[in-house]
Amino acid sequence: MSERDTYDVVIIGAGFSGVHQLLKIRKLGLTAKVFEAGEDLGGTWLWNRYPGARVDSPMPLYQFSDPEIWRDWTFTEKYPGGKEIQAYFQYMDKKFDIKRDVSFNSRVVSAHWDDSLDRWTVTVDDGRVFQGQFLSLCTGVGSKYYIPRFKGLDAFKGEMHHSSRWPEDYDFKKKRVGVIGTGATGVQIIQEIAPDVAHLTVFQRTPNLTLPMRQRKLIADEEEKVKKDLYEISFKRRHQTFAGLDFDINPKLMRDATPEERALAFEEQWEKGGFHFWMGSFADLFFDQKSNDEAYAFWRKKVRERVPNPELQEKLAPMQPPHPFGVKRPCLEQRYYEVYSQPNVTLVDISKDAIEEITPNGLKTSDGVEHELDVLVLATGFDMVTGGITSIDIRGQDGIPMKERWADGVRSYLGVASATYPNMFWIYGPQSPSSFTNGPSSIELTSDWIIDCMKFMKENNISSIVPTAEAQHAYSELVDQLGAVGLWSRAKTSWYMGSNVEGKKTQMLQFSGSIPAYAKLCNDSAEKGYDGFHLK
Ligand code: N01
Repeated sequence: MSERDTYDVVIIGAGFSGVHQLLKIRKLGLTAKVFEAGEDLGGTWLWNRYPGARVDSPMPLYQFSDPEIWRDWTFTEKYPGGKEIQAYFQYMDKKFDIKRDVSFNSRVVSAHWDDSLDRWTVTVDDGRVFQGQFLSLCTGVGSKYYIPRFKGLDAFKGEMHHSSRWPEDYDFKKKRVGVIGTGATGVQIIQEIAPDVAHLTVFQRTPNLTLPMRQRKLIADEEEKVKKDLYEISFKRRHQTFAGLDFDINPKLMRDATPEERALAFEEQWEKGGFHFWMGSFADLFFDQKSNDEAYAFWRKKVRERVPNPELQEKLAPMQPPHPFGVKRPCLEQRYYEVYSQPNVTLVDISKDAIEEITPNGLKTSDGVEHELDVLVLATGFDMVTGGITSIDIRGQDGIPMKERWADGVRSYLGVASATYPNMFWIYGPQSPSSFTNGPSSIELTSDWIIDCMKFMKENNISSIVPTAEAQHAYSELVDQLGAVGLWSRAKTSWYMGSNVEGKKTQMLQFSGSIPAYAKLCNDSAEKGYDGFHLK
């Protein structure tokens, strides 16, 4: 039987967003096909198989809220590892036969809109062509990896891998490993492999202002009780808080608190672990430099207590903050600082002794030292938030590719659609709350909104929907204004602002006004018959 080539919805990506879209579209009675570049389900969790990959939102929040799914699945850790998330996707596949609607190893290279047919034509890298009334971009925030243009990169004779293309179950033992990058990925890899490798050399440009994870095992019996009593409440709560977690930003300002109140609040939030210290301490940490400095001083003291060597203290938790606390995404660590006291670990501060070149045998820094390596890990990040979309040749009504359209900055309406690109939506992408929030919270919110919109269109015989230029302009201005309120732009390099990638426009890439505020904007538009969109 030949493959069907026309669907109501073409979905790109089979991670959390793509799977949610597919399951909901099936329920709506529409046809859908998912195209996934990887060989299996999982999205970011399929690609990021580096040692130590782990979720940084606590359970039960980092999963789908559908009781049909959580009833029969229990995670074993508060912050599960990547392998357990992969198993979760396999469990969902067993339950819903997801894979029957997914074409794996299929990278979509182009999607072109035909205004006369109200259809997208989608081409896959093997030459197959499909059509869909709707295009659903579920490409995630980190699907396009970024490797800076280091001199001599091709000269290296050892093994070299970007963190998101790591060979599965690779044996690091007895190897001399170098890691460039100390973002969330670098931190997870470093703390995981340090005990096992012959030597680990970490090349750090900016210290990561990490937070303690406070991991714990989940006991199955206890979890069953939590499921009965709390799961539904927790999932509802996700839509009421700034970040889609089960606690909110403390609205209290640090400047209004007594020194004792501050000290107690900091200690209390620090002990809770996770993102509590970041979001639960005081709201003005995000916009008042003086308050932020105080939070940094607390953080620095906590880290230095774990690092006996004064030189290392200054590299990992310098007296002078490298940037305001929390304006780059903090990551959750487990034993990160203890690693640096191991005799087999060297920390090289490349903000002082810059990487000069990659050599056949390792990496040379500007002080003339050649660090000899068998393996080089590039934990150098991603063309975050926009890269997954701009790497596809997407053309709308005027034939202009998305990449060109956004070269001077992202513009969207409601962080879900773009003027001149009809019937195209994205989830967890530019100008949505995305990475300011717990992934599944944002994903379900946006995905459900899109499903409701498709339903509305079907019921009202509407064949296309596209944002108006005016609505897009007003919404994008709002995103910029909200972004300007915080201290976000004060980090030299930050993927929140696009400044981590050479040549990329610097702008706040996400909606920083909270999940409830974002949901209200989306729902208000829908309630007014999709105000801000042109319907045909
Ligand atoms: O990437 P990053 P990531 N020379 O961009 C360094 C999510 N995530 O993959 O800080 C030298 O944060 C760069 O240095 P600097 C999470 O949202 C989640 O780590 O720019 N160094 C930095 O240290 C996270 O925030 C989990 O000075 C260079 C590093 O490379 C996001 O993904 C786990 C350089 C890049 O850090 C991205 O994290 C992992 C250069 N030219 C990731 N260029 C979870 O826990 C870059 N660097 C769910």
